[in-house]
Amino acid sequence: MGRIKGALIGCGFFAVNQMHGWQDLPDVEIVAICDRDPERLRLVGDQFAISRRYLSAEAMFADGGFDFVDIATTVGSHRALVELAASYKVPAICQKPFAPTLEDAKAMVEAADQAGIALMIHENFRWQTPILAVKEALASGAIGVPFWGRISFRSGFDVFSGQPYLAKGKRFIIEDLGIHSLDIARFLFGDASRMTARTARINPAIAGEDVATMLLDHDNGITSIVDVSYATKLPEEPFPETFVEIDGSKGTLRLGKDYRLTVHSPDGTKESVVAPNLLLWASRPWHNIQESVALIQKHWIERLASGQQPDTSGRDNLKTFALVEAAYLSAARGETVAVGDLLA
Ligand code: NAD
Ligand code: 89V
Repeated sequence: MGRIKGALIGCGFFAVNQMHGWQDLPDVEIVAICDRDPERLRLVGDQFAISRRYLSAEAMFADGGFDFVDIATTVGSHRALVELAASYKVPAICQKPFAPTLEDAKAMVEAADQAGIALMIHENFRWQTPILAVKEALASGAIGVPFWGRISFRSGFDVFSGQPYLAKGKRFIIEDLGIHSLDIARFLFGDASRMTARTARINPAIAGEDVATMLLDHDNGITSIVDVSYATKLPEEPFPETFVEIDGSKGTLRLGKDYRLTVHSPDGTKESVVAPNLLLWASRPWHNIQESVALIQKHWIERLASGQQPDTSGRDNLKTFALVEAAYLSAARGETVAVGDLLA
């Protein structure tokens, strides 16, 4: 079998990481790129030596010649582009957040199913090396049966300089960053049926919330807290590290600053550093996220070859996206929200 050919739509801030990731996979070749902004198209096309360049996704699909499409645009265009891919029966990866609304996301899953194509949401945080290490430690049974957890991301990092649109949306931290943390909570503790959330906006220069505290009731009885903040000024800036705390029937697990993992069990206390690899094209402090891009892309190619849906398929990610919707609803109403009602 020859190389798998891909196309990429959206040549912005984050897509450069995706292009590097694809370049590292020997069996993959990005043969076409698209951006409605000619300058971005030129920059990324020149950097990665891609000759087929399009200002319109419709024109790129009409010309064809690729086995999958990687959609790296911002959320407003996701539904139209996934539906376009489905109309051409081209398997698609779509960046998070899945869609502007849960209704759009459900329609996108339906379109992919109808077309018989794979759809993966690029939900990469569960592919971070430290998060995979937590999952493995949990699966080893060392701390027994987990009954409580916390997924925490608290930072004062200026995300707005690289991604100015984040300052403008009515929704900010839950939709952009909390979505990753909620997915990690699902990955580690299973699906959740009830959500209670509180939000705040501390930075007066932005439109959306920059602090959120969420309480989740998981189906298996675990209670978790997912807390995210971009208004937290710490002595040492931890961006973009996610901290994890898990209490189990036999012990505890803690993932803390500088990727230090402590697993305390009846066998003793084991400490290790579960730091991400610094890929050749990566740069600190983003290397943790950048490595997870490469790992989720490898997973996509493996699943494409085997004909199975990826772990973060559109259908799977509906459950993460429902938690986002539930959090906004809960914060607005000041009450607990049943997540299943949103998915029905
Ligand atoms: P960006 O604004 O820098 O880039 C988006 C690009 O898409 C722009 O160049 C724009 O011209 C182009 N575009 C938009 N609609 C288009 C369309 N219909 N056709 C062709 N081109 C179009 O945004 P970004 O910061 O790169 O974010 C892109 C997406 O990646 C967002 O959904 C964001 O949430 C996500 N993101 C994910 C991670 C992660 O770790 N998974 C990190 C950062 C951003
Ligand atoms: O991962 C993301 O979606 C990014 C950031 C880590 C900056 O929130 O937008």
